[in-house]
Amino acid sequence: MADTRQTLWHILGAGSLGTLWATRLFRAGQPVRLILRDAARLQTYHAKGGLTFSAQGLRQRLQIPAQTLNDPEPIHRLLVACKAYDAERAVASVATRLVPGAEVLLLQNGLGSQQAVAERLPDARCIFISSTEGAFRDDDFSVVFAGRGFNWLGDAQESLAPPWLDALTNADIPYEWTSDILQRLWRKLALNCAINPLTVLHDCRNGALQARAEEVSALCDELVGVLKACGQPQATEGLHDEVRRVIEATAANYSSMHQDVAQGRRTEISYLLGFVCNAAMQHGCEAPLLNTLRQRLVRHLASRGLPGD
Ligand code: NAD
Ligand code: KPL
Repeated sequence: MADTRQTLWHILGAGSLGTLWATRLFRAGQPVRLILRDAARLQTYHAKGGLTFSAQGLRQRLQIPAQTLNDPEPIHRLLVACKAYDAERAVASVATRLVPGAEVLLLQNGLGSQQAVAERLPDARCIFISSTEGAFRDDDFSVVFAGRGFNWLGDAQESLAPPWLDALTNADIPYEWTSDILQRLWRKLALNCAINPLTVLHDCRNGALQARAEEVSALCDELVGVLKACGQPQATEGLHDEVRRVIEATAANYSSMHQDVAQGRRTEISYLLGFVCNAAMQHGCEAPLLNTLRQRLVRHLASRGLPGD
């Protein structure tokens, strides 16, 4: 690649985070293509006049070029911004378009989907991202930037940062390269497992968990044991305190899983609590509280007509 700054970004998944990344890169003059499922979605996109992005009360419509999954254009750099449960299948549908050595950036929450994608793509460089930025869709192809956050990027196979990261700085995307992205992802996973399922089961905002400190603390103890058994001791340092801090700092918010359930959307449970319970079992680590929590959550989801995976 002669000029890495001008490498075309293909963005798979024009939802909340995909739009957040696409609009910032596009506004910074980077070449961007959205990949939509099919001709019908492409037609709807054109009828809407592009992507609408709102931040700090300002609304902007951007006509970012878009194409379908089966467009023949080769892909050098792919940002996968689908939900964890859609990522593997979505990437499989563009796999033949990836050039050898293509970079594939995976924005999924939790763990498990990134590894599944990476296994399918031995010739690509897979970069995992742990994001705390917040965005939501207020309409089809219309996204609101809800919360400032941060992105940690890293490659589980290679610690050297790619040379084009300043493209993110230019696009005002806050990031840091980390040589231990798995630790970051495990840590976020643990935080999400300690908070999100309880907010769903008790139908409450994060702050209401302050009154359930013992339940949260017992879960944290078990999470610490599981993460250590899985070779992630550093991801457990100060976990209890951070969980308490996050509950306090986000007291007025509903967790992302609560929002999914409230809006009748499938959750990413398999990549959060499901991943942790399976990892515990594989490492012969007892996790009775987490397993019970998972069963209760699956039953709760079923009662709302939502899948338990
Ligand atoms: P989203 O549902 O808003 O967007 C996903 C998009 O992917 C949708 O537009 C969907 O139609 C599209 N998609 C799915 N399968 C596809 C396919 N085969 N081909 C083309 N498009 C396909 O999801 P999101 O909120 O942007 O979340 C993406 C990931 O980022 C999740 O893992 C989520 O947990 C994580 N995350 C989100 C936020 C946030 O604030 N939204 C914050 C941190 C992390
Ligand atoms: O990331 C979160 C979420 O809601 O998904 C927090 C705020 C940390 C709660 O787990």
